Amino acid sequence: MALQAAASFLPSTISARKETSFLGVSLSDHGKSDFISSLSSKNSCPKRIVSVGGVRAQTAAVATPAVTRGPADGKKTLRKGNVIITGASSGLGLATAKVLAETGKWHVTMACRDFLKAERAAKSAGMNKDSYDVMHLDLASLDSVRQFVDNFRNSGKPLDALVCNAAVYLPTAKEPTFTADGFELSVGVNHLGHYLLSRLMLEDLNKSDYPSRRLIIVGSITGNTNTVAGNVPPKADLGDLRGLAGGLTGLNTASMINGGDFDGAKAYKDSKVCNMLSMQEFHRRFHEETGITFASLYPGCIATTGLFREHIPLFRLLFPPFQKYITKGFVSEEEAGKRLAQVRQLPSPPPSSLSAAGADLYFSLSLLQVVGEPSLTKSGVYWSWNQNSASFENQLSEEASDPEKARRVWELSEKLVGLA
Ligand code: NDP
Ligand code: PMR
Repeated sequence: MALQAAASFLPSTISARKETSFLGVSLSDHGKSDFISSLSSKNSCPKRIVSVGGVRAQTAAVATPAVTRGPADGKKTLRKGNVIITGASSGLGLATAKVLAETGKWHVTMACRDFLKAERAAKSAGMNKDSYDVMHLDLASLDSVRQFVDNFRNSGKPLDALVCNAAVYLPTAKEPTFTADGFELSVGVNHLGHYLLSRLMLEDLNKSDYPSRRLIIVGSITGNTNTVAGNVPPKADLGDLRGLAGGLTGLNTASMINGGDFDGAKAYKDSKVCNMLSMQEFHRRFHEETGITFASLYPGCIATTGLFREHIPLFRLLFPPFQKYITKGFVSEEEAGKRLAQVRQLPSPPPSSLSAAGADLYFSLSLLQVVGEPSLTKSGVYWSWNQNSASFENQLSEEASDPEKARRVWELSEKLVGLA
């Protein structure tokens, strides 16, 4: 009975259809970090030593336990989860922030470069002011990323989920523009800024005692050359990474990862390949040791967002109907927000009607999901949705699932952001 009750609250709308074996995501020992996990014999409180960004930090589980037993009835309750969403001032990020905030189970930190725009966006989306805060983050500056991490830590909130969503797309730019640290802007913001943020905040995710901790990096179909969309020129191609090795400065070295001439549309697609490769490398290096779920996704073609603001007016006019009626890949911002929130949201707190035993079972089943059967809690996965909005584990292109490339992108990126 309790099992039925518990199982009925597990996700039923999510189908995890594995199309092929998931290339490039092995659970082998390759690239293991020196992460050590041990249990304190005194209080069974997980203590972890994690080496992130060259700094060894010893952490104990946070003081406020994620799951507490109520005094009167002994029922278990889960505290509100804390999620950071980058680029939550518009489009997918804002829609996801709204969906998660409205569940009442999440406090959302909107990590945005334009504080006032984010505040206004949250207000006009009708988000309750207790359900979110806005913190400044400019991914085009590594100093800003580090400052953001300090500020978040000073807020005293544990971190249970990090969603790397922000992006720029500069398809009409004739010349490259650069971040404060001199990297070509698209790869600098979309990949390198997020890479530093994720590496630093891994330590915070690792401290959290929340039942399911996640690092989600938004990918895209257009970076995957095993799709029609990914074959629209210019195609993503990281080549031998010579431009990345040179720092993408456009001075003595190229501004493009493969060392070629600048092309804004390609730079965006390359950055998405880096996002998807990073997620898999995080999974290989840290999932087994930390239990953190690392995932990426293609939310669908949200043809109406600000991402296309730099495109020519004719494109902005024709792109939504083209996606709606011809490719049928169109999704609304609201629907895309729900999809991203799905990857993040589970497990939910047990319903208050459950007995203590039912709640125990609920948590056991939820935790099982994290390590067990395919579902949105699985790590190392690139999620997509079909036209009926059913999720499935999608297959990445050969390049976007190449473990050797993932390792090299990781190592070059850590040098560029000052972690090695
Ligand atoms: P939007 O342009 O609406 O949102 C992008 C967000 O990123 C904005 O909030 C923007 O801030 C923020 N941002 C840009 N530069 C920086 C920076 N330097 N520092 C911090 N934040 C920054 O686009 P979408 O919602 O469409 O894109 C969200 C994600 O979805 C991206 O990762 C994109 O690659 C991905 N995606 C989108 C698809 C689509 O069809 N739209 C399809 C597949 C993937 P500001 O508001 O200040 O400009
Ligand atoms: Mg695409 C067949 C399906 C399909 C899908 C799902 C997309 C998604 N696109 C598809 C097909 C095509 N596109 C075809 C056949 C063409 C040639 C007419 C085409 C063109 C096109 C352009 C010019 N598409 C684009 C652009 C862009 O500038 C967008 C882009 O690449 O942004 C990086 C784009 C996109 N198409 C998509 C999606 C999801 C995008 C943009 C969003 C992204 O990847 O972040």
